[in-house]
Amino acid sequence: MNKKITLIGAGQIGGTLAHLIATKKIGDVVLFDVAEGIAKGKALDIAQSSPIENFDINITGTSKYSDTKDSDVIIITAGVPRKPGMTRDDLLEINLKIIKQVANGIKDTSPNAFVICITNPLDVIVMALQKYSGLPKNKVVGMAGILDSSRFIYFLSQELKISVSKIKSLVLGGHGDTMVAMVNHTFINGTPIKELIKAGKISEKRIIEIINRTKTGGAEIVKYLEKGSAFYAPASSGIEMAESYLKDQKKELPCAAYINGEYDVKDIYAGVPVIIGKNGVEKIIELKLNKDEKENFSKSINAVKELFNAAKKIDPSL
Ligand code: TXD
Repeated sequence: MNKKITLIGAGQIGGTLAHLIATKKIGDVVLFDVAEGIAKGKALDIAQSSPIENFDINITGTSKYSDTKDSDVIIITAGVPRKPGMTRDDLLEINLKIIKQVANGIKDTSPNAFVICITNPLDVIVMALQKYSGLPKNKVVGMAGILDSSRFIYFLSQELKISVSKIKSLVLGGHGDTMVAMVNHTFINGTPIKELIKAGKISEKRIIEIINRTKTGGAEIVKYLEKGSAFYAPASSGIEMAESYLKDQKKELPCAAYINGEYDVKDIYAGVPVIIGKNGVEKIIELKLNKDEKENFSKSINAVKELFNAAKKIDPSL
């Protein structure tokens, strides 16, 4: 019996998620959207590629939550994306309303699902989703750190002219300008990047430029596209999380998870390294942070807290 994966939002990321799930044969797909035609049209289009891509998964489109009942995984992209010049935070009011609707739609129909939220502003929206839905905190998680880490690793690979597979690194904290690229936890072929700086292979200045490009990685794509934002890498990032859950891979992944004590942080969602397995977020990994990293991480947590306070002003029920 195939796993059931519901995608709430059949837009740019939702459609790409559906296509990846189908071609990777991960499970059956229910594409849900208030714009039912988009959901049905994309589902039918992907289904028609099955003889070519050789998959037999069932993929349907709907605007009824009853069709999403008993999902194993739910990936949420419902919401509006940025336009050029907008920050992720500018999406707060409109996407808060949408995520409340989504929470009400899924909480009774799929109480046991692993829920991955992608909608921006990510850290606050995933926290609101968990509060509105009342679903277990270890089964509600946000996708951002995998994308930010992937951007950082890609830019380093281009600079050093080496395969992305040879670079290990991660980006933590809020999914915004205060995100923290963990330079001291960056290894090139197993060698700390600090050794490459000493050997003159890359300068501190270039690393700072790459960190800044990672922070604005989303805005750079929004500027090119003019209408809409990044969707291929965000979709791949969401699939990484869904597969680690469905296949109990227990991968260590940077995700927006509920933190309550780790890193001296309490009662907030933000990007930390977590183990994702069959029980959802199974563990938060506490990295050793130096003074600068601690300072930057707490700045990022404070930025998330500030935005959550703004969310509570919009909806005092949070
Ligand atoms: O790293 C990350 N987390 C970010 C997230 C990376 C890139 C994009 N990020 C955010 O994802 C972006 O800022 C948006 O908030 C979401 C979705 O981006 P996408 O590019 O997929 O947006 P689209 O193409 O506009 O798709 C959104 C769909 C669209 O088809 C709407 O009809 C639908 O959401 N929608 C709804 N579906 C269900 N229920 C409701 N209420 C609803 N409202 C809109």
